[in-house]
Amino acid sequence: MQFVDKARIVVKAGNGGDGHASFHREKYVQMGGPDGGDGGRGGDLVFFADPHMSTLLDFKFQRFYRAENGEPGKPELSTGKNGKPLVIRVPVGTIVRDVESGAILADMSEGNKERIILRGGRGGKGNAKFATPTHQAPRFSQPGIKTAEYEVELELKSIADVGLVGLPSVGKSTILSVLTAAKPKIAAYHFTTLSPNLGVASRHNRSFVLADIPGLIEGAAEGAGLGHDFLRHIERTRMLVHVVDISGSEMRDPVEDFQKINDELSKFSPLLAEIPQLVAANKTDLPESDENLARFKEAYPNVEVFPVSAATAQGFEALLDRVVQVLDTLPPVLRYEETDLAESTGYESGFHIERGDDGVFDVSGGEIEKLLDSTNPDDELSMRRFQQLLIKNGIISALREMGAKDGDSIRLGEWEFDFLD
Ligand SMILES: Nc1nc2c(ncn2[C@@H]2O[C@H](COP(=O)(O)OP(=O)(O)OP(=O)(O)O)[C@@H](O)[C@H]2O)c(=O)[nH]1
Ligand SMILES: [Mg+2]
Repeated sequence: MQFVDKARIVVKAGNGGDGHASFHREKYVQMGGPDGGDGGRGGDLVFFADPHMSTLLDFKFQRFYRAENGEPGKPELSTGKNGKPLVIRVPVGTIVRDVESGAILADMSEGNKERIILRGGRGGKGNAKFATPTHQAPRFSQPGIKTAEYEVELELKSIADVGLVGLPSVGKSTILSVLTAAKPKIAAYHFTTLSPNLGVASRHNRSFVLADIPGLIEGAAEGAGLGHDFLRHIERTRMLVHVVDISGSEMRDPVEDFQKINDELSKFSPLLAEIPQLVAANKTDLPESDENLARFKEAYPNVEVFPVSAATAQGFEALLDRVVQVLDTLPPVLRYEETDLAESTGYESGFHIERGDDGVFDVSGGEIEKLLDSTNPDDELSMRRFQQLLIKNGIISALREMGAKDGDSIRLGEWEFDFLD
């Protein structure tokens, strides 16, 4: 199976349904009262952290995700049905980012948790709601709020307490299989592991999540081997167990390799270099381990080294005891702060006035769009509200300041009218 840990999709909450305009009809009753129902609310756009998913592969095949629109209102005061929410399932550890602003909208790092990213648009009011003692038969109903589309980037960053790092074939996956119930692929060739594997390890009733990631080689930062993209999966580990093949079984020098891997980590991100490390000196069942171990300790006197053998499952008690001890001193896994999208109705705030060469004042911006969308030009009452809002929102006074005089043309979207001070 292909492992995908980044994807871009387009998401949208449902539009609010339009309010309805109608009048009560009954035999022998000449003119009934207004009975247009409200439009239904649009469906929310929701993300769900699914513990059974492990890749973002699905998102390579579908790009658009839109929640259902609210239904329009109907006669007889019947409210339109609300749109169904759209629940998008993502693997635990997925981060949802708004492409345009770069803001993190959701950090789905807790399994089985939901987060509403975009709220559905409000339904418009039916004409029944606009009846007042002085306007008993309003023909106006309000359109529903239209929601905007957002392009979001999904990025999977596994969540683990401890990450296993090291060169290919040093035994990272074998260690994961010894310490947890996970069954990663293990083989004598390099780059056996192509995507991170997680498992739960425990020691004396304490448990923690262990992540095994693909092997890293010198030059990974420049794309050698599998590159280093997968390193983002250990950015959110609390500590690292750096595995070295202390037997030097592949004619390599564990003393040199340790430094090379650390250089790659800091090249990827200074954050990684800061993560506390313990060293698991693996393959001590093979000859030459003792000699290399002595050299290693001499070269790195300040590094904590634990001789182990994944093949014979030896030496792990001491390593695990220390891991649990160190974890106790560390802060919890990094969670990102989530930003709410402004109302998510698609309307930005504010407006902007420009005077064109033809002398027409062009008024644009989110404030105007919202106003136009909720006004019915065929209805007198609706138009009066519209004029009141132009004054209340400061648009009229801004026009005046720009030099607009009686009779000047004003353009709002597709509408054009004369300025009357
Ligand atoms: N003798 C000996 N062999 C080991 C030990 N641990 C792992 N091996 C062998 O080393 C080879 C590589 O082991 P893996 O666990 O696949 O190594 P890895 O670090 O996960 O490798 P990549 O996924 O390719 O990065 C396999 O043939 C294992 O059987 C050990 O303690 N002693
Ligand atoms: Mg492996």
